[in-house]
Amino acid sequence: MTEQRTTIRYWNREVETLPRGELEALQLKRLKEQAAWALKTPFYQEQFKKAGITGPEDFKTLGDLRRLPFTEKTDLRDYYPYGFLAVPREEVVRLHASSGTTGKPTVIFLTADDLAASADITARSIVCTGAGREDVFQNMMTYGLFTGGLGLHYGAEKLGMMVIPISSGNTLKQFKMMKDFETTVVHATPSYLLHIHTRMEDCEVRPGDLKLKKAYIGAEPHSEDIRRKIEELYGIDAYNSYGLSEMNGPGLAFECIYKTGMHVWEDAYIAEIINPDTLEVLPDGEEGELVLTILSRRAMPLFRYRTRDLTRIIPGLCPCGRTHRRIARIKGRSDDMLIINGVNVFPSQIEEVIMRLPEVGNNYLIVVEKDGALDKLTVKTEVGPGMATDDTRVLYRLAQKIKDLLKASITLSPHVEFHEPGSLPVSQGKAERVQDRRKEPV
Ligand code: DLL
Repeated sequence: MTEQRTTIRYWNREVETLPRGELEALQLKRLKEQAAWALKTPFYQEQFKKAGITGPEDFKTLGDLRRLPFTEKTDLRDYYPYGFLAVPREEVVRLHASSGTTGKPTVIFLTADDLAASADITARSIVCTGAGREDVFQNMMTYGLFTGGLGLHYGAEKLGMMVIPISSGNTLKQFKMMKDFETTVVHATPSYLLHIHTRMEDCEVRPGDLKLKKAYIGAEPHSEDIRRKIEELYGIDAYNSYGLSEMNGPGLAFECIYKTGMHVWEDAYIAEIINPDTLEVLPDGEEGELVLTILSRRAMPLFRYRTRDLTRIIPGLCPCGRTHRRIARIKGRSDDMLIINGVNVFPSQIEEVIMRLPEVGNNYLIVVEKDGALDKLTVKTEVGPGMATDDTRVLYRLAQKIKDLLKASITLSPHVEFHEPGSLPVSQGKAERVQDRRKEPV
């Protein structure tokens, strides 16, 4: 689909089109303010000390940011629950947490001002796709600790859209609402949009019944082919939206009507691309790992946070006139985190659960594949000594136990398969514990 490119809409034209020099001056000003706040947290007191930075005035140019060490997901876990909090607890009005983590989740905090700033940025993201207050916004992302639901919700309300906070699930109801209230914009994971399309006929909906114009798709990796497929199936424009809980969720980078990469809102974030092996900062155009600094959050500053997502900054200007640089579609991750139907899972979290069980043997394999438009997770394990693979009642109970335990820890309930001891493949070098067979587009 090609959007009618006659009108470019802005939410805050002045900020969105600030000349680069002014934009960078604004970033520096905000970086210093953030530094003052960060020094209230035990973690950044340490980090600043390591970098020989005594106070905000040591950030003379944006380049001085590079003196600071990186912040990692493990740091967030190590300083759980409140080690990153830079304001009195009473000022926090919202907590979010990254999905799919066991033990210590990665948690973020927001004050009322932080929420207002975030709503403003997400309103901007929505407007940059050409949507406005005349639109009906059906938010199919899960509401809760995950930032997908609430993350765009307040931006959509702020700009005056009618918001249907339906969350994910219940396909029949999704289509009923879409039809009855003439939804024009949906927000969902790409896999969910593809999945519900296969149910359209069962729900007695024909494409002509819907008034849909746009979809915002994100929270999981997807290819250009997947975008095109969604656009063709629904007859709409689909816009890529990137974000992560640690940076307030969706709205961090969004495509405009030209769909040539996602504008990172640089008055609110500083983006760097690094070589994940040498950790050197790369020039625009070169692919590497995205590292982010948030400039718009008081409750929980984060400096040089390693996202592990691989992308590049697209050199040159976008025809929309925005000066905020664009990042390319996320190519993958530099660590082994899997995203299964939008839920972040480290293979080690699955291992922790199954290898604790005495009934489970020594080897296991995690298989992720496509099942229609959705992802299917299968955990294959060898049975422990003394367990028979033909005792179906015992194995059924064990499978149920594994499913329940994994549901409780990573929120996903996998298919479980049992194998004879020693029968799962053993590789010569590094153990191959994960087979991700989703690579081919559906
Ligand atoms: O997925 C926030 C979000 C919600 C973004 C809704 C967009 C829409 P987390 O659960 O913390 O937060 O997962 C963050 O998901 O580091 C990427 O690996 C991946 N991811 C998010 N958006 C995209 C995208 C939300 N558009 C992790 N393309 C990130 C590829 C994405 N991967």
